[in-house]
Amino acid sequence: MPRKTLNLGILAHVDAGKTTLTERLLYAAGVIDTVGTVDAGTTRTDTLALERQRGITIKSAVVSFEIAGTTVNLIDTPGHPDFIAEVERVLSLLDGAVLVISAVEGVQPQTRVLMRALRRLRVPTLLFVNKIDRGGADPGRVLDAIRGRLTAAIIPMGTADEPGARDARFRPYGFDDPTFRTGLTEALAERNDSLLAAYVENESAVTDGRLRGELAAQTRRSSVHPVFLGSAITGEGVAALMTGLAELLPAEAGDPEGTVSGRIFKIDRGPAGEKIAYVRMFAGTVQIRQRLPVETTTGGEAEAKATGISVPERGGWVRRPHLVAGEIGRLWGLSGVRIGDTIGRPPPSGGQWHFAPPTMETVVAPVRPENDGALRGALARLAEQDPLINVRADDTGREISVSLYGEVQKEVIGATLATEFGIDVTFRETTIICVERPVGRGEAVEVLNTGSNPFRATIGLRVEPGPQDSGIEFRVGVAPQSMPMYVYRNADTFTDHMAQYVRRTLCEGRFGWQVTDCVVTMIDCSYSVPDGPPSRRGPLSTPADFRDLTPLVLMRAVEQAGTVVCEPMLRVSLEIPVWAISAVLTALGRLGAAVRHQSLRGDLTTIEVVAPAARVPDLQRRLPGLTGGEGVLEATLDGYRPVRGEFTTRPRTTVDPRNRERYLLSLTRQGARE
Ligand SMILES: Nc1nc2c(ncn2[C@@H]2O[C@H](COP(=O)(O)OP(=O)(O)OP(=O)(O)O)[C@@H](O)[C@H]2O)c(=O)[nH]1
Ligand SMILES: [Mg+2]
Repeated sequence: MPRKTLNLGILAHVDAGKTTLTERLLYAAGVIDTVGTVDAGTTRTDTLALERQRGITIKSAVVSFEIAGTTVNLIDTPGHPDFIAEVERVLSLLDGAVLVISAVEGVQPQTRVLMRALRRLRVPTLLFVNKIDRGGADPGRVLDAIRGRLTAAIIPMGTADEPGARDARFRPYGFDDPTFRTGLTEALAERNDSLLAAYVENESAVTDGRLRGELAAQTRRSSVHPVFLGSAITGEGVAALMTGLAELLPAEAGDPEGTVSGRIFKIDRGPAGEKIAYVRMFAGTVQIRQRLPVETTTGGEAEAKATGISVPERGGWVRRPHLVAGEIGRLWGLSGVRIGDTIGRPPPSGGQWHFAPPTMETVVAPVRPENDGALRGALARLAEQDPLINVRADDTGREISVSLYGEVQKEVIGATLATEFGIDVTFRETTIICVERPVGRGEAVEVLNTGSNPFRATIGLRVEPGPQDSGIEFRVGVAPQSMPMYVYRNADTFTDHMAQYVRRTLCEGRFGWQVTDCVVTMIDCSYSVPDGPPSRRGPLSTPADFRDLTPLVLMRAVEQAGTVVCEPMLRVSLEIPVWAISAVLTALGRLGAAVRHQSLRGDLTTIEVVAPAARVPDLQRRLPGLTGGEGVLEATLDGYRPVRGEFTTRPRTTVDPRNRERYLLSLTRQGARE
């Protein structure tokens, strides 16, 4: 009988206490017999030197423990918004989550970003209101803020006695507490008609068992979110949370006999530089040295063989000859794999983005020019672990830039290059990453066997604006008979490949920025065959014909549609002393920031504004001066808005297909190299 597994994410705004809580859970489960602390740099999950120095989590880490016959693989994630990519990569593999909220700071910007993603994905989530022992803890206010700003679908599971004092206690509500019982029954009955009917008919006939079962069922459907309170430092409330994990979150034994299906979510390097791929198995069993079909994020297929397997066990990792459905494991020997690749059949969820992409970039250069080659190698290694840094060289090949979420990430990249690779680097000032949106409709066609078309394919594409934040949607508006099925197996594979060619082309629009929020429709398609009618006669078309023709056609359509360059806008939350309001509002006005929300708590004011991302660093620099060092600023992406005034054109990394001659020449060169 396979064991049950619960892959559990611990998520929160920075500093809410995730790593400390992880340590406490390991202790409560008997995995460790001393509790490490973040401040002393002794926790089990913050193991990187940089994490210990800075006291923040930078990378997600997996540790495991057992409760009630279930293996819990706990993933401690970073809360700093600069490292959101680490959360992104684990989100689609979670069976459940604990969202930690500080009882002092309450609901913070990142708390909302995370909760929104968890709810969208319907990840069963418990809330843990932490730090009830700290001065200023106010659980009542935090519960109100959760209802008002996160979700009203919460079930407080208890209350805090003497919040704000070192010996603050969590007092769980009992099912015999009439207020709790009525509140719980009503909340659950709202979402279950048969419970509602039973409740209306005879309240006392609804048993404890039924209520417990229904609470677990609705939590597992992500319809309600039980809230626990406590302190990760003192350990208060942790036992109750632990029981909640076992009773309320889904733990299942997957199907070890099914078709193999897993996803790579993290890449690491071992002590000898060997590649280690972290995989979450959704179905089937992977055996050591068994041939595994791997499908890459770019649509390629390959076979790989795991030469070693290990699984998390009691705070460490142990070697094993196999990995089964539901489990997380480390695989050695898959040298070609990348984050996001799938093993076997693609898992039901994943692939799509949950959070906003990086909005900043910077040019990085070695201090000593002779390190240029080594720097490129080192950045390739970093990109293997974090593809979102999107290392790019401009089309002259001289300048290398990386995408960033913020300045802390920039410092961490600099420090990692120095300590792990021995390369000192300088960064140019961080600039923003814009996007391009089409403003109208554009169409272009290249017809097979006509003079100007150098490829054995007909492709017609239409580009039109799509809804905001919809990304790129690709549709096929042609009949299956016109698709080259003999090379692409079936219509779906052809569509997937075409969508990839389209996405790759749209990485660089008319002004060098990513084209987004558009719908691209294939309006014409044909291929050549040796025994076809004269208009289609010729050597069989190959995938390369479709791949290389797409950019030529698509960029013409984009040119015709026209695009507008849009800049990232941040939703900035400022917490400032009341006396500084007028100076801060004046400064905000000068930055072109629009005030969305303002509230007062004691002698602190919270102001929420939306401002161009390019101007926010300036505000950040000025804030200490304006607020006597007491102001706090936090920012999350709000969206993109057309740049008012001048915009910059980004240097391309590939040859512009609008320059037909150069584009065709570059393909010939590439062909010669291959
Ligand atoms: N008083 C008190 N302090 C706490 C509690 N939990 C954590 N802390 C402190 O809060 C700080 C941040 O704790 P961490 O556990 O690193 O928080 P985190 O959420 O893992 O932070 P990141 O991973 O960097 O986002 C540390 O100084 C902890 O000692 C708590 O329950 N009570
Ligand atoms: Mg942490």
